[in-house]
Amino acid sequence: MAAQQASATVGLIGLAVMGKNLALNIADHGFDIAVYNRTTAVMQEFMAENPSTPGKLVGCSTLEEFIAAIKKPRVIIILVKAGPAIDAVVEQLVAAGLDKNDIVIDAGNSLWTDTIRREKQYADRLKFFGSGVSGGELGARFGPSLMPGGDPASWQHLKPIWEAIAAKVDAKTGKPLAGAEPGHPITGGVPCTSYIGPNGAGHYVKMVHNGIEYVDMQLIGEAYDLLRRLVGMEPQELSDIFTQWNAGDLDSYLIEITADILRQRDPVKPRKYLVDSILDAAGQKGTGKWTAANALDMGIPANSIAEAVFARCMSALKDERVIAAKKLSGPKPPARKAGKARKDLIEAVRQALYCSKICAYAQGFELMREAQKEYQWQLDFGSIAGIWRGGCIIRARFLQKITDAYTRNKGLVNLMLDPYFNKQLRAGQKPWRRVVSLAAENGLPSPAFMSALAYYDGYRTAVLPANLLQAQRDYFGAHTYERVDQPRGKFFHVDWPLPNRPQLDV
Ligand code: 2AM
Repeated sequence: MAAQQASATVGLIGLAVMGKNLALNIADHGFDIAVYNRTTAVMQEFMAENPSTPGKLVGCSTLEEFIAAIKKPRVIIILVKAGPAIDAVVEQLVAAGLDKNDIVIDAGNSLWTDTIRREKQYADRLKFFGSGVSGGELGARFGPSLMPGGDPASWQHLKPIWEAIAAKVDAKTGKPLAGAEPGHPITGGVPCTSYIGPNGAGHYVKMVHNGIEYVDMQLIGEAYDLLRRLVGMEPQELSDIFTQWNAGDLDSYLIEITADILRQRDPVKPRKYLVDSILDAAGQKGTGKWTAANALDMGIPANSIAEAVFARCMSALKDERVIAAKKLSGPKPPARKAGKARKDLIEAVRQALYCSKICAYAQGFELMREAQKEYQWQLDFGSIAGIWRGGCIIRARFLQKITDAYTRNKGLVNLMLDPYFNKQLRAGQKPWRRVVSLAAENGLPSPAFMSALAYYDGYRTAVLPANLLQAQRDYFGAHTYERVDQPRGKFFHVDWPLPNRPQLDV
């Protein structure tokens, strides 16, 4: 259908999977939406596949037609590949006649610093806005978690659409509301979106979400590996265990899909489980790396996030690992466990997983706390956890506990210090330590469990050996040190004794 007049409430550019699904979600909520794709055939196919939607789809072959089809001020969502394609599309939109008051929303996985740069760069031509979108294809179609960041006035124009299409959770329990179908979206419930902050705040929070997601996935992988190799469990039994865990504190999307994955048979070799036919080399698109790199830049210890990224890098060294497995020695494979020992170990792994998960989120929220200082944002951490309760990949019962923690104390310094999480860590640390010890004794790699425990122990240690380290720095480089009995910020240096230094003239 060619656009005749400005009738659409919103426009969307980029009809790859996410774009198509988001457009259909928007139309399902009764908004008329203009759609455009660089390759026109993709748009035509999309229009042909969706002849009747509650809100009208207006297919446009040119950007001029697209712009003419949308009511002013135009709200235009771009869902094209992150990077230079965003700038290319924005420039094309400007050339096609976009207005200064029009709002362009980058809903892709853009680097937050690019969003900050773009808002400034295009300020005299349009209002550039960024929004994190999480939930994959299904989330986009039936309710994603949306993390909008930019000018608050622009948000007012986007808000009705974003609140309508976002995932919904129950107002009392915080549990995701399910059951949306094409043409029949969920009505009611609390939307998983709210204004995050200016310029790049939305994309930043989305990035941290992904960093946490990396750890969540790695922890589940390690739990699976330990149960398999330490306890001696098979995929079907493991699937049952994850199903049980999903009924308790660990209730989450990732645990739920893990239970499904572990019972899946290999379609090529039906006597095998599919998990055993999948090569152990993980890919990554870069958002975990961005989070870890940002933690290094800001000097915030997010070691589990970094370990989760490195664990994927280690997995990718498949060929090297296969050779090294024959050359580097380690302990003998542990014996299968039975009876009470088996039951206890399974429960210990569950506790280790829960405690490590608390640490991963504590790291993510520390990152956001530091970033808000750096960029002068005022993030509402309770609300951010609230947005993640539904729609996104890390959605979990656990997120309600984080919202509760920040509701109790808006200025909470570290999640681990909240009374609820503090209690969980106290209760779970013995089995957690046991699991980490057993992993080390038996030579089973558990970088996420181990780094989370190192984070916990580091954070609760009042005196770290950094005194010795600082002395070393002063010894070889006169880098100075502060004293325990003097105010912070006062620096001292000692002329270290010479006898241990090389006597060059002897
Ligand atoms: P295409 O179908 O014409 O390739 C994901 O790649 C989406 O981003 C697709 O809809 C793709 O359009 C679009 N895309 C990628 N690079 C683009 C660019 N430079 N300009 C416009 N659209 C682009």
